[in-house]
Amino acid sequence: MSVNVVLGSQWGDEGKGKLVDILAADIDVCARCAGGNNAGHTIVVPINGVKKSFAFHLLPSGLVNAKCTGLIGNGVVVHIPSFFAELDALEAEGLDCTNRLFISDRAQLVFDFHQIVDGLKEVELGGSSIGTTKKGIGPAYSGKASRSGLRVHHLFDHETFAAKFRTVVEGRFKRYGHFEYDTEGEIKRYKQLAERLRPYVVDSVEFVHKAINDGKKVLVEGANALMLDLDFGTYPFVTSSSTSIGGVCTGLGIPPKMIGKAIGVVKAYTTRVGAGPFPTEQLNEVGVHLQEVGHEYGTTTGRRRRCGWLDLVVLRHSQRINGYDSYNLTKLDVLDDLDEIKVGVSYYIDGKEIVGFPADLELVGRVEVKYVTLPGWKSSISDIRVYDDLPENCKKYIAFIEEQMNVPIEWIGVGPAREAMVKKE
Ligand code: 2SA
Ligand code: GDP
Ligand code: MG
Repeated sequence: MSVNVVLGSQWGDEGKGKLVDILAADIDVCARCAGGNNAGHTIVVPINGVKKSFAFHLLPSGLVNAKCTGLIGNGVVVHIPSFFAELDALEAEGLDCTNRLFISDRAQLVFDFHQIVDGLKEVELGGSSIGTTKKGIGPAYSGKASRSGLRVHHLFDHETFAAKFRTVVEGRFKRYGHFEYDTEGEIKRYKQLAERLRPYVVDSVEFVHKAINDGKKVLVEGANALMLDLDFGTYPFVTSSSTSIGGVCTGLGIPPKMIGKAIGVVKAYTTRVGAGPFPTEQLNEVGVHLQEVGHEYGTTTGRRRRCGWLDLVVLRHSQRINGYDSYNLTKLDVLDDLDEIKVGVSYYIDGKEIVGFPADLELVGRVEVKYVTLPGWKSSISDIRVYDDLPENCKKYIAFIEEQMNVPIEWIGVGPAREAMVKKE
């Protein structure tokens, strides 16, 4: 029995949620292993014949499928009021999640003070700010690493929780000055939230291993993406978790040998939201075209996403670390109207080709990208459902990526809706 994984291969928003929703039709458990409600996974599905759009942040996107159970693993950081807000919104849409949503007792808690501190830290950084989602993700993970974080299980010993909470808030006041925060009010609020949360809390290590041993199909939904990974991304312009395949093991407590297939989600071009280097970014009409046709706005913050050509140096870096078995190439329809399409294939510094994706952002800022130009197909592929029906130049674009990466493209996204996917046999 093995666990399959869907991971973002670029800077996020590749369309992971849509693939997870499709795969969820045939899985029992959909698990999140990293990140928090900074993530934004949009899925567009027909409910009673009407197209509905759901934006998932903290809850696993598989939940739209009524037979799928959602698990929030120990590696996730959880803002409990947001957990309930998302759950209530889902249930208001008629998706009953009773007895099919669980959260790890080891998951770290995100509090409102983490979110305040996230904002204060960004202000402090001024011109070098990261462009975070201000959901408190960095401060919560730094609390975890410095061993002062509070976890879900702490909520159930109220006196200990209250004492630890006061100490942690005092620490933040010392560091950031006395910002407006109702510490005692929060402690009371969490006493009530704990009671509401109780039925959802499990030992997720036992839960996931039991599911695997019982022959259940488990799918892990990656959040964010490889280039936002704390170790392998464009540090410090990254998120604060392990968004790579390693985070699947540490964020759920499963050994690497239990991981089956890893599917990398690759947008047919590149986007990034927030600050940081982006070698194939197009600050011109191409970037504007991709942004507008692709509706590239943050699912969580509504921010405009920066856009550029597909970057195979990024993809090779991502491939080395995550070892994807196949790809889901998404948003290929966004390229429909372009006369020609460029793909970044290598980086040069001072006339010399460089190997790998540089760790040093000063070097990343100096790379010259070498592009290969491919012809566009100049027709709409949105209604195509069979690979052979795709235009020749579109198939050439797909074949070029497969050849360069030596990885099969298994799924091709041709529109936002669940049915707008071509399965390449
Ligand atoms: P944070 O909030 O500490 O994780 O921010 C650190 C960096 O990570 C980036 N980041 C993201 N990048 C793409 N998509 C994300 N989710 C939302 C979406 C983003 C949104 O699905 O659209 O709505 O703006 C996401 N979350 C974090 C972030 O931009 C920083 O560069
Ligand atoms: P995620 O964070 O990787 O799950 O991606 P997001 O949901 O944040 O962003 C992807 C956006 O593209 C969403 O609005 C999706 O509905 C949309 N999308 C996904 N796949 C496709 C596709 O193949 N074509 C088009 N046009 N849109 C897509
Ligand atoms: Mg997203």
